[in-house]
Amino acid sequence: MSEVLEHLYNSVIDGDQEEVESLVNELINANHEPQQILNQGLIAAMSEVGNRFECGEFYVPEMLVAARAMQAGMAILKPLLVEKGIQAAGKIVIGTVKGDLHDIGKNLVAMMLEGAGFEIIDMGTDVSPEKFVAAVKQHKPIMLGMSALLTTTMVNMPATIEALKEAGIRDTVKVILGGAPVTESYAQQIGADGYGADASRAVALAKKLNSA
Ligand code: B1M
Repeated sequence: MSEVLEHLYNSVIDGDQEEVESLVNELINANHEPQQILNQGLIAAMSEVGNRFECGEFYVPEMLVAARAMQAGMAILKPLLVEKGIQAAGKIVIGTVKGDLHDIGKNLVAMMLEGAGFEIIDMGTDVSPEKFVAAVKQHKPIMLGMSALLTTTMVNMPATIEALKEAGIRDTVKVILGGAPVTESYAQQIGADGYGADASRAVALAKKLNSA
């Protein structure tokens, strides 16, 4: 790996947004392939951030600043990747369920998934089953991710799965869940395809489901 690329990798891990922007521009100007900058600089760094989070070396704030730095680099790279016709790992529609306005965890999960190479369609908060269904029809994602932080709103997860079934599109998309009150057994009980306890595990789950 070139010295500048390695510097970029470390700057993402350090969450140094300005440095990431400047290094991505430097690499582009030096004719580095956008995909190489993405894979070896941004995605590899976010994967290391996930590892550090899992072993307790990083906490949510470190993960958030790293994800923001990664997104700043992605913003510069995206037009070049599109120009070259480089495909994302797959599209994921994500949102916080109806009645629920908590979005910090969902945003972090979305950023980490983007860092893993997925294209994210972020529906925001308070997303009704009907809106999720419409988004799946429109964007044809490989996965639908739902987040809920309230015991009173998590019931909108099974409601969304039912709405997908009623619309005849449940089998077209993997459904993954997360959020503090949600558990693995709840996910199984309501017929989801998986549950991520945190952002790093959500990424591992999405990668696993995508390669299955
Ligand atoms: Co609210 N709130 N809140 N709140 N809030 C909780 C969730 C609560 C546990 C606090 C408490 O009472 N101890 C409680 C819920 C109780 C319950 O239902 N059992 C609660 C309540 C009651 C409420 C209100 C009803 C309060 C009121 O108005 N009376 C109200 C509801 C508003 C609404 O949504 N309709 C409310 C409002 C708010 C604020 C607006 C003030 C604010 C939200 C700001 C925002 O999100 N923009 C807020 C906050 C900040 C919290 C706490 C303090 C923190 C949540 C958070 O951001 N955590 C929370 C208490 C707590 O958790 N200590 C609380 C950090 C975040 C990184 O973690 O979201 O768990 P988390 O996400 C993790 C994982 O869960 C997982 O990965 C993330 C990263 O590791 N994950 C996924 C999340 N989504 C995933 C999706 C996946 C996979 C993994 O796949 C798709």
